[in-house]
Amino acid sequence: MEQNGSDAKKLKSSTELAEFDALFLELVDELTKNEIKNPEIADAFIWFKEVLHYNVPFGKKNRGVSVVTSYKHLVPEASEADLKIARVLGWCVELLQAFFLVADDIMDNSLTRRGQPCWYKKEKVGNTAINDSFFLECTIYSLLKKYIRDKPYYLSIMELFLETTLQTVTGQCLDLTTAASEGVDFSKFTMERYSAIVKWKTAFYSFYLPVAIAMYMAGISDGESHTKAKTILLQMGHFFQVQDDYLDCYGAPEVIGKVGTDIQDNKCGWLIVKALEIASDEQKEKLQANYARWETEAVEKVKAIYRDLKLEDVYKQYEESSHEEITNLINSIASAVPKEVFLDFASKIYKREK
Ligand code: GPP
Ligand code: MG
Ligand code: MG
Ligand code: MG
Repeated sequence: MEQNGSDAKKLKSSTELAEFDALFLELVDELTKNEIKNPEIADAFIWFKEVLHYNVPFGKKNRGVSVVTSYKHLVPEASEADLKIARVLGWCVELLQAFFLVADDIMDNSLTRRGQPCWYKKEKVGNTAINDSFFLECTIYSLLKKYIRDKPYYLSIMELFLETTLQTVTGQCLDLTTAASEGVDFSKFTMERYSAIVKWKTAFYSFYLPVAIAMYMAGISDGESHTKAKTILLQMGHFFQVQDDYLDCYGAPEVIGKVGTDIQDNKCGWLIVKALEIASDEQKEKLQANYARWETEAVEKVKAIYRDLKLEDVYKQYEESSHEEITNLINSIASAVPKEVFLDFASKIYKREK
């Protein structure tokens, strides 16, 4: 039977996901095997092995797999050896993500992640999760050294991971400090501030990083190509975080694998910023009185105002227009990177439910 384009695409990316997944156990082994043989540090690495298994492999893996699919678009005749390197680098992106999520869940007081308790919430873990997040970060550089030390792109990719980490930490700082701990201050909750938060805390590491890695591997290192790719990918990253904020309130916890906390945490998220743009003075007062509180009734009052403002419809319209804008942007920029790299990534997030 002939497949239509979208089915064929799904099949292609699910095959890549299987190849990608198949590598994980090997990497865990390589990251822990020798150390477990050393009696002095064996206990730490038996622990770290569990950290890796619990926190790394169960996400959607869009970021990690995108390194490989982007690389395949850039180098269609890639050797098996180079594809393996692309997969290892994809796992490095997933390790960076695991590092951020373990820490982010502590900072956001979250309860669940990927359908299981957050790592820090496990009775035996608690604050040890902070150290575990550092371990996850360190594994990136162990793998880079092991797999690409002799490649011409080693330094570019290592610097890229370091720079991306700083960008994300910067965004996380804006996210946390805009959610002031003392009372609710909506004066800072502007769309401008929102855009800055999501660009820095999400877009660089989730969208530019995977494609930039594939570009460096393919020998594309000129500033112009990277700037063009970044323009598109940061816009996609912005849209992705708007979706994340929408799902925090409206996603089904059993589908998104986490229970939302943005209202309770006083987050400058897309829904509250939009709500403040269109709310009446009376509605603003109610939001002011009920935002940033953990009591169920207060959260429900905020959600009731969102309902009165028909925020779900506002979001659906935004999703449509943003998807169109991104597609137009991709089609208008000519570069060394084929459009499929961006279109593939965009198709993975459009209308996502998790
Ligand atoms: C997503 O924010 C951003 C991150 C996970 C980056 C964290 C950065 C650190 C330096 C720790 P989010 O809190 O909305 O994500 P989620 O909804 O998945 O908790
Ligand atoms: Mg957060
Ligand atoms: Mg969070
Ligand atoms: Mg979120």
